[in-house]
Amino acid sequence: MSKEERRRYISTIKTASTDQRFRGDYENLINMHQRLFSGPIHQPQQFLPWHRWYILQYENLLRRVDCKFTVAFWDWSLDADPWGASNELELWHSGDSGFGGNGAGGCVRDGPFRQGVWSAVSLNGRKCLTRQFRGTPPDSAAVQEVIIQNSFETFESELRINLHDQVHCLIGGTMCTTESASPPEFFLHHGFIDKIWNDRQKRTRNHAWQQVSLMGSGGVQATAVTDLSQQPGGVRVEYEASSRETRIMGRLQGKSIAQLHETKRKPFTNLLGASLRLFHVSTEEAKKAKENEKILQPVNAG
Ligand SMILES: [Cu+2]
Repeated sequence: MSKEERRRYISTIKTASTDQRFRGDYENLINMHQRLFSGPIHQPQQFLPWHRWYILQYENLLRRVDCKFTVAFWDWSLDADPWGASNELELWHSGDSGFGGNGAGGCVRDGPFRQGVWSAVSLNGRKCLTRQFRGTPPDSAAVQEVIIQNSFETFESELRINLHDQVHCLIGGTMCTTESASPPEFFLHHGFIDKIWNDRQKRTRNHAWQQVSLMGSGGVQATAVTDLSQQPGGVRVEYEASSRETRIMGRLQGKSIAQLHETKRKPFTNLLGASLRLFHVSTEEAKKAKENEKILQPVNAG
């Protein structure tokens, strides 16, 4: 996104979250995630369809402020310096086109969402947004390995636990609590998680509808959101990769999991206990996720 597009994106969020015409609906939507947090929405049956549906509700709400609004995604696997904030086109820049930086465990003190000018929604009232950046997110080769997994169960589990749960707690602060839908970066992160599901869906028609019959019980019906070109309300969604992302993913496509595993790459941060605890990952699932992580990590640290 250009600097101007970023500015507009941020100002739309600020209007929706503060203007009394939208604020009530905005708070209800954000609080819904906190209320449902420990239930099926973070388990295999609902995780992918529920969050796809949720992103759309958020987008629909923000469209009432700006009819051209579209949820963006942050591909954290591509950033050599994921927490960088020096350049105006880096996510965490403190200018009006950035999300502001690290709170180092405390309140965020710069950027458009800083303490004093913006506060995070929670069921217990509004409070300052916190962040505590740490470690390195999984890299693009690991993401590609997840996409090409043969088994849908393994794909879903790696996407949910090794990528999604983990990055929530690498950003840290409010993102690593049950109030995680409140930081605006929640939707950038979930946009990318949803794009990864879509990248798998795009492989074949079989991939597109894999396991849908098993998903969506007791909540959002997966069949209603599976086809990105036909979302509820006649919305068509397309994830547009940047030219850099297209170039890097192009180089990885066609490689097998074994080849990706052997590629010289930098290792990423191992699953944090905090990520597993926050999302109530069972002991058995955590054991499996740690085994999967060994395959996602490079053998040749470069
Ligand atoms: Cu969630």
